Amino acid sequence: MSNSTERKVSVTGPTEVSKLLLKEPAEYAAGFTGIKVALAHTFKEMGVSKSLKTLSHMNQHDGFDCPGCAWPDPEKRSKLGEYCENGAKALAEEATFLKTDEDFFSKHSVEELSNWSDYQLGKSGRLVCPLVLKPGKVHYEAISWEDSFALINQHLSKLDSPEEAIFYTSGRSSNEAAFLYGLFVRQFGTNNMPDCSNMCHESSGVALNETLGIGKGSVTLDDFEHAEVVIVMGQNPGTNHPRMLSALQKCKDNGGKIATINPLREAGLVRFKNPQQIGGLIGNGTILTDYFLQVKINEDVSLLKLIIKKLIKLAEEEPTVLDQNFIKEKTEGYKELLIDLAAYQEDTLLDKCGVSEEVIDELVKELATKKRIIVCWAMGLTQHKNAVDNIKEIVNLLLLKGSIGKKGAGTCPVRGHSNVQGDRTVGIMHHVSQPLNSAIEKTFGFKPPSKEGLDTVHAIQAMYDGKAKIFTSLGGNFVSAASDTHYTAKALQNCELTVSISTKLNRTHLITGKTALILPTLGRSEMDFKDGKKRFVTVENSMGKVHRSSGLLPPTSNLLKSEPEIIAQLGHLRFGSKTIDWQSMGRNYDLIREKIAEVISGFKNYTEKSNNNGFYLPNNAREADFSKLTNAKAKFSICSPSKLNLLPNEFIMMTIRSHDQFNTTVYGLNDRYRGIFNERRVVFINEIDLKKLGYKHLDQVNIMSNYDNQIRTAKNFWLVKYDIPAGNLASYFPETNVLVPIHLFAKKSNTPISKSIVVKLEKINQPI
Ligand SMILES: Nc1nc2c(c(=O)[nH]1)N[C@H]1C(S)=C(S)[C@@H](COP(=O)(O)OP(=O)(O)OC[C@H]3O[C@@H](n4cnc5c(=O)[nH]c(N)nc54)[C@H](O)[C@@H]3O)O[C@H]1N2
Ligand SMILES: Nc1nc2c(c(=O)[nH]1)N[C@H]1C(S)=C(S)[C@@H](COP(=O)(O)OP(=O)(O)OC[C@H]3O[C@@H](n4cnc5c(=O)[nH]c(N)nc54)[C@H](O)[C@@H]3O)O[C@H]1N2
Ligand code: SF4
Ligand SMILES: [Mo]
Repeated sequence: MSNSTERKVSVTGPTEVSKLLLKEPAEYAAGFTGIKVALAHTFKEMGVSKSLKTLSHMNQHDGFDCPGCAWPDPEKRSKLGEYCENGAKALAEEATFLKTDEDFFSKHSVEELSNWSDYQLGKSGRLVCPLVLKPGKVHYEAISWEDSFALINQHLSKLDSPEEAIFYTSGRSSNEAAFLYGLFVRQFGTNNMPDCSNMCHESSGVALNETLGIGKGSVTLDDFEHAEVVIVMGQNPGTNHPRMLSALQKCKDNGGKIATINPLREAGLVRFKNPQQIGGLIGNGTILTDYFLQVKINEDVSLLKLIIKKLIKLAEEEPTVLDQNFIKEKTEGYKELLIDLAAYQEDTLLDKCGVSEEVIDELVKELATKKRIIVCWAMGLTQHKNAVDNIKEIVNLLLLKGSIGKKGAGTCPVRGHSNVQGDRTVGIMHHVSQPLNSAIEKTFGFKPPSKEGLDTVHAIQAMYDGKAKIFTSLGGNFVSAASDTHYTAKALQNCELTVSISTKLNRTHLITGKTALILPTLGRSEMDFKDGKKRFVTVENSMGKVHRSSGLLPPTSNLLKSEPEIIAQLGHLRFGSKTIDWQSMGRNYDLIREKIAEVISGFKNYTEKSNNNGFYLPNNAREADFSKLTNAKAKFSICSPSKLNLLPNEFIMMTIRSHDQFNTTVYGLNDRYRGIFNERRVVFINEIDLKKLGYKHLDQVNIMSNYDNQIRTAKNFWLVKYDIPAGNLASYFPETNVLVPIHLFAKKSNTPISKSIVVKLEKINQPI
């Protein structure tokens, strides 16, 4: 048995439930309450003056990029503030006064800390010094940077092959850090670079690459003002991309319509009170959703097929319903699409998707006469077995309408982490890109590995099977974010060394390999000084615009290093600075940007352009240029609806975010918009299902999944009667990740099926 498994750590933290307080779900998003809550969070964590000063720099041209989501900022910034409630919470979490220092770790063992909730762990404060957890020990101890790097280097040298190391990235790293990390990993000799995209928008990347020749969305923020219809599918922007509501409001102000496709009536999409407008605060706000299609979980393909069939039928009478020219000139596969659609009966599709035909017909009528359509989506579409097909069916609809590559129209996969898109652009990926490899070879003079690396689920399996022995993460909280929590924990515990470059303590620091290192780093809001000069980094937003970010707060501790510097110093120690000048790049980020510009297209005059408010990267779909694709045509696709066969009393459950969390970081215990207060262990259920089961609102249950005869259980949840389709349930992640089997993921993208877990409920007879 390894030393680490002898540590008696709790993989999930406490599972008891507390008292649950309920209110009616909210009718609108933002407004005064949003401002009040935002300031309450920052004032509590950072104090009043530091809060106000820092918030006024967030998302400003000369300030720092919000550490929250990837939604873009408008070209013209408001002096009243360019942030939302959840951006303020993300800042408060990062810029807190609290610190987890050496004393903290000598007082609290990893065994004890693992029994703290994620909320308590997050509230313990910023990491301030490098820490090591030695084999057999249960307390982290301070270690110097020099010894930390030497320890990593020693472990890397002991491996039989570079394939035995895994290098994970979360989406908060800058372009500069991500580029250096990718370079280090390739020079080390592997493509084992799983990243949070694998659990997030990988399905979008795969679908969009195959159909449109670019794995990113095609719209810019400006397009929302010109769109006639925006369809928001599988996304909860009121919580996860709050400033997207302003873009939707602009669309409405210009006469556009919004359709929402979601199993839940999310408050943010119902009505919006814009906190950046006086009228938004005192009036009733803007009603955003014109057409609400309450689809059953994972039935989006059925619904889209039905919409498309109805449009095609209308086009038989009135050909302008579809863009016949665009179809002919720019696409291929139209005939096959028609044949495929003919095989589906409208009644069956209607029944499967569960949406009222009246609303579908209203939307079809709207779409029939419109030419500028945007479809936005997020995790509600990407985390299913047939996720890639969900997105390809969206592309089918847009291609039929010619709604790609023109103003006010296109694809909008709304990205999660603030720089997840940039990390990918600059080379974080397990796939092999031949052009990238050749460019790296030309610029740096070494041959990057040509064998495909491991993505998230396969990296976990490799560690579980003892085939990978070192796990390094640039940000993130792997054990809680990944599927099959207990399996993933075992995988990490099998490692000889686990290393986390982090800002804050999280569960992955507690569920470790035999030896573990925590390397503390600067956050976005902090100043990055070197040689008397202030440095800046760059990020790419969800719409492909690259811009600078530079913090203003003094670093939490003078022992913190920036991410690029950490990677560069490790690179220098391991490889020396002859082939790649690690040392200089770690000091001067302009040099990193010069190299990015040499290796990746679209970054010419990088530093200069990022200083001038940023620049858009090339995007062929935006130009309706499909020359990269075979026959230079965009592709229609044949997509499969879900095939989930349920046994009696089984449900399909989606795992979603509350309003008070950022992924595995729990800001608070409330989900205000859904009326949930003081507890996260809840399952939303339809009234009909409650009756069918003979259970009551506020009963307590365990949730169980049964895949391949292995029962996985998430204990102790409050049942909450909610407006959700019958047969569907919803609960929060990461608590329910224990239910997702490691081997169940989307076809082609390998994204865990966190939005369609088949589960049963079991009533707890003696509530605790
Ligand atoms: N405040 C905050 N902001 C965040 C994050 C956060 O945790 N907190 N996370 C960031 C990250 S990394 C990401 S990826 C994004 C996530 O942003 P979202 O994708 O909005 O996040 P989820 O909570 O997973 O919400 C999924 C939505 O899809 C719906 N849904 C679920 N299943 C289906 C389905 O089968 N069909 C349809 N049509 N809808 C479905 C759910 O009801 C829910 O409204 O947000 C980013 N921004
Ligand atoms: N069941 C279920 N599982 C899911 C999802 C779901 O919807 N349902 N969503 C998936 C999605 S979309 C995603 S993106 C993943 C998220 O997976 P991750 O990206 O791995 O997780 P996060 O919770 O975002 O990571 C938070 C940690 O990042 C560190 N951190 C924060 N800021 C910085 C920084 O500036 N630099 C560095 N180095 N570290 C920093 C902090 O230590 C913090 O604890 O989870 C996935 N897991
Ligand atoms: S919308 Fe996203 S990026 Fe913008 S302020 Fe809010 S959390 Fe930050
Ligand atoms: Mo994400």
